[in-house]
Amino acid sequence: MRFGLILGDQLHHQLATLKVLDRTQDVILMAEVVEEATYVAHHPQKIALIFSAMRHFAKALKADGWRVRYHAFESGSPIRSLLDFVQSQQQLFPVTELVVTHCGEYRLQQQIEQHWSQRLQLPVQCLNDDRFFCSLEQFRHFASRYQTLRMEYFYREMRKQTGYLMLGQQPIGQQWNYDSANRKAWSGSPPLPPQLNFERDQIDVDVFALVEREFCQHSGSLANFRWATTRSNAKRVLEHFITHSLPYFGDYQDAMAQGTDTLFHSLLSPYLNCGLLLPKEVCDAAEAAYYAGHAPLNAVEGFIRQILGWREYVRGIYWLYMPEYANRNALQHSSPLPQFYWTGHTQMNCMAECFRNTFQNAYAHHIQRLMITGNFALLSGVDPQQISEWYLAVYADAYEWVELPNTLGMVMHADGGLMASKPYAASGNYIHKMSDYCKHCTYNVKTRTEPDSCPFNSLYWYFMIRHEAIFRTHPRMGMIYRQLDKLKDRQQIITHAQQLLSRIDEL
Ligand code: FAD
Ligand code: DLZ
Ligand code: SF4
Repeated sequence: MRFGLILGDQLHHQLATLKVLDRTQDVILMAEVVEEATYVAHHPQKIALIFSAMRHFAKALKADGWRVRYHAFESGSPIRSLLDFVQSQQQLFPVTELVVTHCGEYRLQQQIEQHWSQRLQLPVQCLNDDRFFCSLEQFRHFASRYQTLRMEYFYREMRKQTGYLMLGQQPIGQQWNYDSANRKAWSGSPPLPPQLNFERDQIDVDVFALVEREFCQHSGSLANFRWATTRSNAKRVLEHFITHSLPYFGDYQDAMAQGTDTLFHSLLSPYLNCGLLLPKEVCDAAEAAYYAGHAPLNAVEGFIRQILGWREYVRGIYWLYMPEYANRNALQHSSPLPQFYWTGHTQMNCMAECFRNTFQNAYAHHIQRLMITGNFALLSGVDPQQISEWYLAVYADAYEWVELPNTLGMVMHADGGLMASKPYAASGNYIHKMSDYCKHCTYNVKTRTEPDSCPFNSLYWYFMIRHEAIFRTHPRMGMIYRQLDKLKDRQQIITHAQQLLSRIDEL
């Protein structure tokens, strides 16, 4: 008989492991363990979501006739890692092989590949994770054919491969990408989608109590937990999104607004990442909404691009370049992460709003992550590894394979432009244009070097000055440097920015 170990981010009935095992003979292992729950200080909602989804999934497997051995979290337990659990079960069953599906994270995959077989004295079979559209081997092949690994080239190939929004070999609408149509600010209309709430069962209640007890020292609150913890409820989130938000997803994809936490975003990433939903069913549902005339092309193309394009692309980049990718720091930034990233206390209203969303909901939408908290970390020269650890901890959807390329590549330009040809650096002006945050802020977004000037402004120009040697000759940044050359207050900007950086925790 064989063991099949199913991880907390592999909770789907069509998982490769379940396809090769035999429910009449083999045994499924699942474990809540301290090593996985504490390798970063995960938001309590992330732990609660994963533990509850794992318990519900184990119950569903048992109902389907599988034998499941499940280890529920216990603080004093000698079982501290997944390996400990497999070893403990080996004493109970005449096992001849361990089957796992390829892990999401390099850390665990390495442990399994390099040590487990020897430690367990057992063959370990590792299967491809076929929940993704693009296998790791296919991505390697894609990478070998291009000099620059831009998402757009990859995305077009994936559109052709899957046929999403295609007429033969051509994109519907004659355009591959409608990003330029997707930049409206939102000022109260159309109305926001209604909120979807779920009834909680005993599994949820038990897990909430456990997480309150064991992980209360982690930043973030459990009080506002609204995530689905079963596949059937995750499917309801998908339907709710398609009905209420998808039609507006494109127009307001980059918008931000005071007090509104999700706008027309889908909130589907935690389910896609832990396995409750498959990327294919999500893209199929969005495409069907387009063909039914329910949502416009710019919305559906924009949404499918995030999943078929960005999500698959960052996974490919991660596995292509790990482990050295994690240490990249092309701009040689080394400042510590400001304390307010963990406390949420800052007078910069845009940052405070993103932290509020983050700690209350274990969520922030893409533009909040990229252009507010990420942009600030970039402009203030934070050590990429410190900000990366933060992103990995605070969101319900955070797993290193998707978090790391977004942080190091998109936000911090730490990979030297492998993913993003130029840094996503922006001054307060961009935030003012895309949101109403500045109206509610004590800082003045219109000035650069006054005592109450928006910190993003001087930090933006100081970033450009500090990295002039790298970016002045960049073909897409010439205009920025022409503007910089015209500024009369260059020296005051430098002095002001340096002062801000010297008392960054007070901003
Ligand atoms: P929507 O806006 O509704 O998008 C739909 C789906 O597209 C998402 O559910 C997600 O699966 C996918 N998607 C969108 N953008 C990206 C992207 N850039 N990379 C990969 N997939 C994408 N996403 C994660 O899933 N986990 C992370 O740990 C994570 N860390 C991030 C860190 C930083 C610094 C940044 C800038 C982005 C990060 N993202 C991460 C990507 C993105 O911000 C989230 O996927 C998105 O905000 C999730 O909310 P949503 O489901 O409402 O997304
Ligand atoms: C994120 C997470 C957490 C918090 N806890 C567990 C756990 O107790 N048991 C488990 O199997 N998985 C957990 N996970 C998800 C894993 O960290 C994830 O499977 C690995 O990082 C590989 O992607
Ligand atoms: Fe953010 Fe500056 Fe606007 Fe304040 S003024 S909300 S700090 S961009």
